[in-house]
Amino acid sequence: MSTNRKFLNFIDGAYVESGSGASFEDRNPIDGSLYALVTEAGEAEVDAAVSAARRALAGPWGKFSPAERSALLYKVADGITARFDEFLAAEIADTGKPVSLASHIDIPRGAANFKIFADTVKGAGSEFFETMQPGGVEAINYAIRTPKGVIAVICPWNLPLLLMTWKVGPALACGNAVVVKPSEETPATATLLGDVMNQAGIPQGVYNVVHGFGPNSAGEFLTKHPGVDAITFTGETVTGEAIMKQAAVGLRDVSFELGGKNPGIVFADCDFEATIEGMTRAVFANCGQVCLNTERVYVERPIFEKFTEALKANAETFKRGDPMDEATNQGPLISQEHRDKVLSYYGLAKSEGAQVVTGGGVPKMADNYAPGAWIEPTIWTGLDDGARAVREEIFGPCCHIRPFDSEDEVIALANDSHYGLATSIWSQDISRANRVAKRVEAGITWVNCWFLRDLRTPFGGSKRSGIGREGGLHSLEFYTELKNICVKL
Ligand code: NAD
Ligand code: 6OD
Repeated sequence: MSTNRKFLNFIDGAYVESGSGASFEDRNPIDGSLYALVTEAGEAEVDAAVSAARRALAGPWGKFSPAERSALLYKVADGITARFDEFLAAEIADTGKPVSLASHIDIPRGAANFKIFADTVKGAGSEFFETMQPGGVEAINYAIRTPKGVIAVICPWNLPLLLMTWKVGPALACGNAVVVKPSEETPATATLLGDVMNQAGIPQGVYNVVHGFGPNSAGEFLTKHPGVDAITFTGETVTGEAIMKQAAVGLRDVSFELGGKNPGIVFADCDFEATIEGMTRAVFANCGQVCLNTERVYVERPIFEKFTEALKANAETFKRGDPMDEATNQGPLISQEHRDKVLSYYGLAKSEGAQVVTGGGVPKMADNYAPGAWIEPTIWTGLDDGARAVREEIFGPCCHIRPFDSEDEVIALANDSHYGLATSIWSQDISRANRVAKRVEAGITWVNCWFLRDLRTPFGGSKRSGIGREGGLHSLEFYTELKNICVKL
């Protein structure tokens, strides 16, 4: 199989090859076909990208007002929308996710992420104090926000455009320049965005993309680069630990959105139909490859059997196959390598004593899709609370369901994790849901819903699920330097 498609680095407003000529393959997980070759950036390209970003900060971009930047970011958003089908096709080819999902979530959010932060920055105020000291000394104190500088944006593969723009949007709105390192699995939409940036009139060097892997490749070269002022990263917790060590040199700031092992808490008084519909999404959306997905489900004992049966029934109705068919609602995993990992957890759960309610293996696919990274949605019951399948992030379409008998018990179970990203609570007793939400150790709690987003709200994880919060004004905390000016009157 061959391809003429090649994804190049985007540096200083132009698409460039790597001096070394090194490249790697980008395969479509639907059928394993070769989608594109990707130029691998070496240290020289990473250095060129960081230098271009520094020059951009010293040029006109550094002098634009928030309103001028916001106007340009609206054009970027409009540019994504104008080329919606191109972005959609690229995201689908990289990830295999169905059009029914990507056209409603990934691409629209790619555009929305620029608009929301353009608006946020335009409307943001700051602090002001009148200072009066004994003896008649008077001063005014006010705080201003200035860009932090060159931001390295290190991205995962699960929601490539959405998660990249979630960081690039606020970074640029705040006046920074960025060097993006997309996941090696999903280089397409970040590359395409370079062209949109040029057409929107974003100055050269403000948005750069370098392709490659993590250790000893573009990811590490970028995060170690002394010209990078701060690093924003979404990905696995262990990768976050490695990047934090790299960031320690030069004391660069980090913003981390990391892994999770998210609990879902279902009380017997929930609206059953709505809960099953919501929990089906919470467990299986994007083939279980959303950091917010629920892998631990706790159900109040009186409805445990009924809930398990209903979730099983839904898990068995997913339609796999052609991603462009609107009826398809389950894509493959991102790669064969990731499927091997998820399947190893399927095996582990069984060896740890799980009862397999449904799934547990690889589905039979038509011949053209057989080489793809397909996997069965899987539900287990009966595991011990200490089982690895209950404690470790799997990042696949699977969950363990366990009964509980009291509020205190379920809160203790939910909190018994190194992670603290997201939870959902399902109950018609809103007072109880609130009470439980306050005690659950999670950065984000949804009540009677899941992944319902308002982009002005704080987003991020506690414990090993992250450092910092992004979203709305909270993004300004990371992407700007807050400076106080004291004027004696
Ligand atoms: P990953 O950590 O393997 O890779 C993420 C990125 O880091 C890739 O671009 C990779 O090339 C790069 N990288 C790897 N090692 C590096 C290093 N030493 N230095 C610099 N860069 C390096 O994550 P993934 O497999 O792409 O994504 C899945 C993980 O991401 C899951 O754990 C999931 O929970 C997490 N995630 C979290 C959130 C959130 O908001 N909390 C969102 C999406 C995904
Ligand atoms: O919706 C968002 O802004 C966001 N950061 C979602 C993260 C999903 C994780 O896979």
